[in-house]
Amino acid sequence: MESMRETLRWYGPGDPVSLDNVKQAGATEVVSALHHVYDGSAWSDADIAEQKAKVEAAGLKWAVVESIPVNNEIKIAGPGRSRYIGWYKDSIRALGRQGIKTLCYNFMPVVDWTRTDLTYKMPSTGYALRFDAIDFAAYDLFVLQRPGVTADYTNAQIAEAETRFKDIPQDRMDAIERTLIAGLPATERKFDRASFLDALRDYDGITPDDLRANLCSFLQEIVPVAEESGIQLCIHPDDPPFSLYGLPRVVSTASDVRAIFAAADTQANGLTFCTGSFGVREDNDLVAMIREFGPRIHFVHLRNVTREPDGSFHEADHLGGSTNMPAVVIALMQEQARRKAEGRTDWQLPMRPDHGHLLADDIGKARINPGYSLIGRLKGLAELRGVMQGVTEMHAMQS
Ligand code: DNO
Repeated sequence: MESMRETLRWYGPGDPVSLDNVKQAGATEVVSALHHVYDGSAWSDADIAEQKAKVEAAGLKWAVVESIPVNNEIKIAGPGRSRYIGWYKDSIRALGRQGIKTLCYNFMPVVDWTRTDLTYKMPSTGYALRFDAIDFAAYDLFVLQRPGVTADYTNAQIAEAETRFKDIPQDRMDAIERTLIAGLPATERKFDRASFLDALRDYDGITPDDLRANLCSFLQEIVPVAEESGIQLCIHPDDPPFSLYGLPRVVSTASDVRAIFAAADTQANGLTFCTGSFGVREDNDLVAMIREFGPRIHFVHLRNVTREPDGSFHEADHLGGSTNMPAVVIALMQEQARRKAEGRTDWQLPMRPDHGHLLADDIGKARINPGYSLIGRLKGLAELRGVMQGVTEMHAMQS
């Protein structure tokens, strides 16, 4: 049983974490994107080649693209749909020509990943990212006040959010709003309150089934292009894996993944297995999902969350939290062994330690991408590497 391929996310030339830092963490490959092209226009061969050359000059490989943003017109099947799908296909073809074979993307309406607190103090004195369900409801109900908001909460939740709202200082609520709508790293759209309400209105009348249908027809268009280009697509689950702001979300559970796989039943239509996203729901059995979806998992995000009783969660140590991480890692390594025995050339999975705590000398730095400071991810990767090597050794001893 062999280790997975160790990667780290790199936000391109503007990332305060350098490619040398990536190597110091022990990763051999990076996950990256052209972060300056987020408006749905096509990625050019020249831009991809330029970024790839930078990665290779540092002695690393660009293993996975995360992400090419899917334009909102595609999600709502708006008038611009076919133009944006055309550009998406052009980008896929360009990646194929440049030899980057794995493409992670998501299909979350309006907001990408969402937290309410970027500096939640842990007992270790480091800081974690947290989603506080009550703070979120307080913002949604009493600050944003979007139309129809009360229908999405129980009376008990509304009462609790109201109490919270009365107690919360204004500057804290302002910070929550910025965190929620002004965008986390790799989020392509940033809003103020008015433009955010406008963006939500795009989804009036769009049910989860409608959104799923829009995703499936997008897949029916792009999967054949991915196949021709030798690209493996891998959709990233919703983070968190439930509805926010009354918006539909369709990549949260095992049955969601089944529907996506069925829409184009082929290897190129795959999954990014993100333990941090799926792991927020207790009804997602991660090991069972790896067994079921394993052959079409093309990319792995390893991150742990501690689920809290009221629906809140925070990001735990990679080996702490509510998910049994060693069990997940073993299941993934078993899947690799299964593929290898089958003769698959793509048997070895690229994994990255997803997010990390803000620790040590990273605390107080002026430029930090929340979740993507170096030291916390370096620690996560080191711990996960230890698990993988221990499993390899144990397996060798037993056989
Ligand atoms: C958060 C990330 C997400 C992810 C995109 C994939 O850290 O996991 O931003 O990259 O949703 O499209």
